[in-house]
Amino acid sequence: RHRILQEMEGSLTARDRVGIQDFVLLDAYTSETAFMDNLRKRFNENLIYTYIGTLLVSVNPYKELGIYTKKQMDIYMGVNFFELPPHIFALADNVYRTMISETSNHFILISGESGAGKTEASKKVLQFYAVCCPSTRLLDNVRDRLLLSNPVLEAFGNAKTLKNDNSSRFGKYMDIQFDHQGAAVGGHVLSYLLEKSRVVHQNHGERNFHIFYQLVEGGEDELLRWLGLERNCQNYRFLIQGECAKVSSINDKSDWKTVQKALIIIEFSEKDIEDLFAILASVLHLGNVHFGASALGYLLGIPSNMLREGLTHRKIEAKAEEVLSPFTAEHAKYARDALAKAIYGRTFSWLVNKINESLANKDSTRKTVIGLLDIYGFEVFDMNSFEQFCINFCNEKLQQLFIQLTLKSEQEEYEMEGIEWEPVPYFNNKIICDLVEEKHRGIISILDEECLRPGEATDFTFLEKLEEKMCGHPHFVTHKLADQKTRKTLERGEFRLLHYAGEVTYSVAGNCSLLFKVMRQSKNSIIQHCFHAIEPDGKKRPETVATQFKSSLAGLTEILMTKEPWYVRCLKPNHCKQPDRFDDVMVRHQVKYLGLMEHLRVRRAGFAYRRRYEVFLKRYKALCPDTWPHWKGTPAEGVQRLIKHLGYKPDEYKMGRTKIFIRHPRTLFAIEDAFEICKHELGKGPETHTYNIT
Ligand code: AOV
Ligand code: MG
Repeated sequence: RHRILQEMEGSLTARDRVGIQDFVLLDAYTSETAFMDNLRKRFNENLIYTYIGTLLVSVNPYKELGIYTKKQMDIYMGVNFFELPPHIFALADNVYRTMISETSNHFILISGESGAGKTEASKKVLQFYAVCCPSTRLLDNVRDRLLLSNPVLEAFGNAKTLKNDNSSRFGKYMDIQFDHQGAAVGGHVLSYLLEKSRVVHQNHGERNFHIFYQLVEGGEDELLRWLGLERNCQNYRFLIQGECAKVSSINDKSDWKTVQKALIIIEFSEKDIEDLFAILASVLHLGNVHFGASALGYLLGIPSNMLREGLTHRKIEAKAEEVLSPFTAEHAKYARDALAKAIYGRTFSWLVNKINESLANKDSTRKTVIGLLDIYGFEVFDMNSFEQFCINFCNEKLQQLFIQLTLKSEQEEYEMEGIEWEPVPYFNNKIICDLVEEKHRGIISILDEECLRPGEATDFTFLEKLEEKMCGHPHFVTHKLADQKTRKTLERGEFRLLHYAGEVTYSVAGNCSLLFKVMRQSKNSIIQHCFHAIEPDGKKRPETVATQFKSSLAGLTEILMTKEPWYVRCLKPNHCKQPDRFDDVMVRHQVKYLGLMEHLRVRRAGFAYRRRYEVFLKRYKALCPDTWPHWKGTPAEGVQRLIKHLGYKPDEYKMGRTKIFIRHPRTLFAIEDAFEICKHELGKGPETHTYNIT
């Protein structure tokens, strides 16, 4: 290992060329220009990773770098974090070892805008654990399922967008569970709001979810025959609205094979798989319905006359009689699309449940977990609708969590502990989160009111309400005020939010929540089933999609808050998905809005490591004869005695009210190494040894 390290350092001697691997060590650490220079230098040398302390910054290289091999994994396994060049494996390893040594739960928050490399990063972390954790034949099974859940979820939940050929269209949080020996023994996936509208509509240059193309391109002849499908994407309306069914970077045929294998390993039964593809095919057929199809009813297991009636008529109850009244063509189209989306959405949830059943760990002993959060990144298109609103709100919330956990709590902790400290100012995006989600006053509340208000609520009454209530908010712009706050003018029917990551103009036309209102009024039983929020007591006010999403994000925040955070901040180097192009303006913008400079300032001025006195003393007391084996005084005094014995210099640490703060990781590594030696020799009695670690 030492030799490898030397080799690596040998190739990294020219600092000028490759920059510095931890921004904390940058001389001009407050200068954004120096930050950018360092990032660019490294990117040009294919060094895509750089640390800010324990936070990992990653720039998407858009090319294979050969840095994720088994050999690389071996190099990073079990090595102290700062000893080797920055890498996603180093972070994964550090999280893992902290989890084991402290028996604690952790999560890795991977963030960055669409196409920045979040999903790739999360896959690398999972692969690292799959390869590097101890395993038995029995557990190989779990490991394979954990790994293979990815291609399945990606096939059904990812799609080509203008920003990314493999864009996640759902949010994903995955817990990996470990037993006390550190073996991966199970997992659990939570999914967040799938962008269902994609099933029926794709913008120019975008595709439907991958799985549809995989089925049509890769499905066996016999299967296609049974499903009544032809091997030609051009024949299906739902597949060709973006006019790009074929994408050079995607091989649908081989992906189909991968998904097939994965489904079997995850233990989907033959019947499950059959049903699943019948549903996919039925969605494709639905897209081609011109209100007279029979294959569809067959596939869905519904008499076709009933389905036809359902899609084209609504029931009107007049006194004692039920009268069928025909939909307008427009209504029928709505009903068809809504049905297709609902079918797909429910199927996706079913799929996630099945995967969870397969990943579930049946053994009830206590486990620790590492959570991986990979959501859809912030995105701005020419035309942004309800989906983008939800996606960007989700990013806003995660930025808020990051701020709370790093910038805010870090500084508050110094204050609480009585550590001298020069405050670092930062932009707190809470104001934008509130604008969207505040009770009774936020945009989602207003949307709810409009959706649930009896009578004629429309897209435009919603916008009017918004304008009335949000007028004057510094992050909200309507067409009346557009010129004062931002340069671009707004059309009628649009509003603009000034997000932490940039401004986005949202169109309220065809807002899917309002569409829901139309659907909910339907007397059609299928549609009713699909569109009524579950109301077990029959009284509960149905929830709108936006409100459900808001509460699921609140739930996610709660899950995360009980765990120790780690961060990967992904940056996108250019808009054209191309290697070796580093667009300065674009990267600088991301560095700014992600708050990386502020994070660096806090880190640089701060302390890399802190532990409560009790915990610190308990772990290291064997290193000092005064504190071993029993210390009778207060933990703080014990720690004082311990570090005096170890010979810490005054600028290396600070004593807070309840915790010790250690400035540099190297100090900690030294004490950890001493501890390891001591553990070996404990049999001989630690009193006889003196360990001076400095
Ligand atoms: P995202 O997850 O952040 O976007 P991805 O992880 O899907 O972005 O990355 C987009 C594409 O960039 C991938 O398909 C790869 O081609 C390339 N890429 C990313 N990271 C690497 C890497 N480390 N090495 C090589 N290529 C990489 V989105 O899901 O759209 O928010 O919603
Ligand atoms: Mg992604």
